[in-house]
Amino acid sequence: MTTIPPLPTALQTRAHEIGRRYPRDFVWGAATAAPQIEGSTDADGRTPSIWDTFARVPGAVADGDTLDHADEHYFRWRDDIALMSELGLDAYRFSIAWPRIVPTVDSPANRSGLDFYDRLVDELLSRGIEPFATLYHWDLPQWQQDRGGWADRSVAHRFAEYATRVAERLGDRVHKWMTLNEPWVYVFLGHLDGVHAPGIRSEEHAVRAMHHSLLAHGLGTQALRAVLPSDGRIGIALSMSPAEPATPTPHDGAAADRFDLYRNWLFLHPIMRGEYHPGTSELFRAEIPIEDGDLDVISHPIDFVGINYYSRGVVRADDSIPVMRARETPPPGVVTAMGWEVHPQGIADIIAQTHERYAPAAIYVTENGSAWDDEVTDEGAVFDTGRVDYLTAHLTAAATCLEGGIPLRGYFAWSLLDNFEWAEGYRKRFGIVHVDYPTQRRTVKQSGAVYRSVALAHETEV
Ligand code: IFM
Repeated sequence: MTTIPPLPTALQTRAHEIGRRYPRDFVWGAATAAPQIEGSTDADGRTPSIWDTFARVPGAVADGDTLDHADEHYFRWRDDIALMSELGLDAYRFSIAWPRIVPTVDSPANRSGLDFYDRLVDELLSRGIEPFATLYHWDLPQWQQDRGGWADRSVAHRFAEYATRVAERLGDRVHKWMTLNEPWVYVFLGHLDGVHAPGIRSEEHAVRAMHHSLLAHGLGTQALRAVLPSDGRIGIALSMSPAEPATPTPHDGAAADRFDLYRNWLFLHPIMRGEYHPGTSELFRAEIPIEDGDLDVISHPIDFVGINYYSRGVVRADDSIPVMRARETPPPGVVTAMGWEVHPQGIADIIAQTHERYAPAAIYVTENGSAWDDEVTDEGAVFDTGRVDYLTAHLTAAATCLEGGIPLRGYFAWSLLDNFEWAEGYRKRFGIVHVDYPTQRRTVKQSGAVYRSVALAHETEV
């Protein structure tokens, strides 16, 4: 019996029309991250990550939620992959939990941790779903935090060693790799604003964490390249948000330029060009701890850029805000449960800007999605109209990039499942599949059915 809810004809037709605007070999996927779904935080030798620690700080996470159970994916993974198959997915983007693979600073690779991902990859492949692996999605081992975390240069070398261990085990079957997920978010929300793990508020720490993340990316890329077969493809997933000034004044125009550099190009520019963006020195008072040769490592060639897009920023100048000296204004129009504006044109704009500036060989949308206050009806259905509208509008907008000849190769919906939304805990639901946390029951939402129809559009008769 299928778990996919039936769609009204008009919605199905719309989904097919959207799907047919994309080429047959376009990759349709969904994304998750280990700390947000796995649970089993002390199983098989895993040790705490900085998010396990942070979630226990009173007031750090809404409702005092922790990562302990999450979606119980660590032992429900086989059923979750069956669900991906029903959803017609070509690919699954997941992350590997560093503290499962390297539980202590000097431990050898933890075989049980690697075994989990080994089985996951084999099951995906047996269902014809391509694995896209992210090495770091914010779960820094606590043992590294105890040695200075991202602010200490040792982290970059330890990341490369971890990358080698994982690639040696999975590289024969996983061909698409991402080093880091959204370094801007964990660096600045975690080390400047203090609202994410490890909860530090220091510009100096943030600048050090930024540089060491770039170095980790470069050393990690080199480590992967040394192990992967020639068809291995390496990239990075970056959070991106096109900028617009709130008013046409020069002040707000300059604020939008700072936001644009800070949020979009701070990491990508050195990776693609081998130098920090010239505007970087105007953002920070703290010194960037660059050593000889770092920028050559950081700009080791990559094969694709992953864009995580959710919304744009409409900004005005505000000198009281550290670093950016700009503030986002309350968005006009419809906002999601996160308070983020629904702005579909932004996905096309940021893909086009990335292509124009750096022309990477391939671009993937590695995350795009929206949170809404979903409810399951008595009949067991989830009519998530807000998410359906968001999804179809963003896919319609992104399709225009293909017409412009941009090498957009795939799209990953965030997220496959409702999950642990960091400081928001389990309150905010991004899944195309609903999770009832007490029972762990999965229910495909209407958006999941729409996404399936988009993904299978070329295989469907009209
Ligand atoms: O849940 C996060 C994800 O971990 C990283 N990108 C943004 C998502 C929604 O906030």
